[in-house]
Amino acid sequence: MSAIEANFDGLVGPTHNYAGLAEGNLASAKNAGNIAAPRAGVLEGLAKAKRLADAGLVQGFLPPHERPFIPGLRALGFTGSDAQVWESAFRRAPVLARNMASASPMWAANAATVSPSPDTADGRLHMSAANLLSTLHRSIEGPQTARALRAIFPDDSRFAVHDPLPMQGTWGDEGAANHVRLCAEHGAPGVEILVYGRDAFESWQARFPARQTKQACEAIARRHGLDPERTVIVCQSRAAIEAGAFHNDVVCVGNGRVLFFHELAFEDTEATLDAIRAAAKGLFDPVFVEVAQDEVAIEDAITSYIFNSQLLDWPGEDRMVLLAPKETQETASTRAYCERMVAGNGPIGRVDYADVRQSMRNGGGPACLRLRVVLTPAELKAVNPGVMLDDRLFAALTDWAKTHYRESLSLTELADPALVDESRAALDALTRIMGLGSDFYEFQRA
Ligand code: SUG
Repeated sequence: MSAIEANFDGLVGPTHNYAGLAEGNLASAKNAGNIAAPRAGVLEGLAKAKRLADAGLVQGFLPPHERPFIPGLRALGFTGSDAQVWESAFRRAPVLARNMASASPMWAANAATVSPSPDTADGRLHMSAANLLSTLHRSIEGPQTARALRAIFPDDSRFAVHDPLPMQGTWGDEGAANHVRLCAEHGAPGVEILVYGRDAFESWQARFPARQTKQACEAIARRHGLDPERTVIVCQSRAAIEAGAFHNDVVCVGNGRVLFFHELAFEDTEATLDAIRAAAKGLFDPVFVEVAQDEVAIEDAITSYIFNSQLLDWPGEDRMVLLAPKETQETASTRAYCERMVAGNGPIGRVDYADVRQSMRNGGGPACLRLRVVLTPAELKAVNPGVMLDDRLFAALTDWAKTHYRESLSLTELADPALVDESRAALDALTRIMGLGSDFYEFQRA
């Protein structure tokens, strides 16, 4: 057996809500104040993951984080019992409180940047937990993400889990959402493409923030021991950011030799493609599938999330499968594009659609929900088996979601002090289901 690509999906957390916290993310702004359906959200995610597992792909999960994040509020001066901290934070500083209650760790593509072992100098699989410092609600994710990755990939002789980069604007890092790896096959050395929105040493003035910096990309490539000749660090286009592509994976996805991207994804497309060709020289010939602005306007690319799809080698099929969100099927230009694409003889032979609407309304499509980890057979054996999806885990998580998750959650209901214990009971039960130990969350260690 050769190396495989596993997908680790972020489980939608019990406090999933629509607070409009993410500047530059049009879906988050548009749905601010709407009533969320946490139970439907987690079940949608489970169904998507099950589809891949049933097809024979390797699928795992990353656990949600503790939300509301009471330790964060205590550090900011709120006191009393945990329920009192939550109640008083919501009353005195409601915007701050909402920032401590987002279920944003569900977007596992932002958990970390992952470099598989064939690409690294020491032959270990390297992961850097993302600092997500450009938004308040996500800037609290990094330490718990690093803890989760260490619990899932525990063997230091095979896995190197790096802490987030320093919490200073120069190092803005949003993880694998701005990283693409191309290769001849998963286990062979690949080309790692890191995409930044801005150079932190230059000023940035635009409609929306650019979250990933060039300096963060360079630091990650150094930490992971990537070969500079096989590493491409390129600039995302300002036009894409200003149209609402807050991460590169909203306008670009890759798998194997194939890069599927929008004409406006990169600041300098020609230079980007030349750099990829040069880095791949001697390894493989990259295949570029570029979608022109006059076929799919960037605005449609963003509302449909066509590029925020999982591009997969599907067992039993010759050509790749694009697992796109339902919204891609419901947007005329992207549906027509997909029909033309699969009718042609390009590398993508089928488009399938997943319903992840609860996540989509916060700007997270199928690709946002997963972290890809290429694993050799020996590495796969070293992964904590409790988080890997099989029929037992699927049944247990479905029951768990039905027991612990609310059917609906409005922003007013988010203030409910009972939510603190409710959400902790869910997470505590989850650590038992997934074998994560009884000291995984801060509330368990207190
Ligand atoms: O960081 N949304 C997330 C969506 C992340 C999508 N991930 C990728 N593209 N890989 C974000 O903008 C919205 C939360 C809120 O508004 O409550 C949010 O954080």
